[in-house]
Amino acid sequence: MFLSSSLPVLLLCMLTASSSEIKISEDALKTCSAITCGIPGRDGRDGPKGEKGEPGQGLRGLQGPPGKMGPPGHIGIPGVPGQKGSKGDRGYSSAVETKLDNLETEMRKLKSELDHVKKLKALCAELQATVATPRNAEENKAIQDVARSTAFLGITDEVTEGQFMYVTGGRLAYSNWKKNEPNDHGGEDCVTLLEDGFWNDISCSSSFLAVCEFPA
Ligand code: FUC
Ligand code: CA
Ligand code: CA
Repeated sequence: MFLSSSLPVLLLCMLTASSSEIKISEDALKTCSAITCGIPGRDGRDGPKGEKGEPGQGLRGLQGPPGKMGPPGHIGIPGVPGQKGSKGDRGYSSAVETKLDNLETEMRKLKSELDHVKKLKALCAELQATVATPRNAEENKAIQDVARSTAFLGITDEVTEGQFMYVTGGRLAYSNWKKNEPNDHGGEDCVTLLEDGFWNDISCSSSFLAVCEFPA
């Protein structure tokens, strides 16, 4: 029977195959006879890799383009602190606040002076009079005699600095300023008649007598 006569060959071939790790195709097996099984051997396995050869004699190729940028390096240690900078400018708001403070102070001073002049005028107005305003040397002497000490005159330059006016209105028609007066020393907008008869501009907040003048 084919099966019983072909079985040992089949087994032998399988043994050969298992020892050489070469698989035999089914077609080849079918051509095997019970007496001979002349199957040609396969190529041997690849030998070991040879040593690296000498560099070639041909021209060297052109240098290739630069490679890709490498990954970033590690973060360095912190540097030593720099020198302390110079003091900065004053801030905007602080400069504005200072200006506002100064304006407020100035306003309060002017208001207080104005109140003083108003009081003087009111004082004389109650008597249906005005603060005395000498319009010539004779009137100046008369007021000087009445006051006997420094006294306010009804004259100011509070509207326009340096431009003295009568509190009743109108520019000065006569003046008797002491030497180097008026000097607006620290801001002086009222006028006093001094004991010697000369005039000095003085702060309206100062306290002096006021001579009232009644219409004739
Ligand atoms: C003079 C005057 C001022 C003030 C001062 C003390 O400068 O002009 O008004 O009286 O002295
Ligand atoms: Ca003045
Ligand atoms: Ca003065």
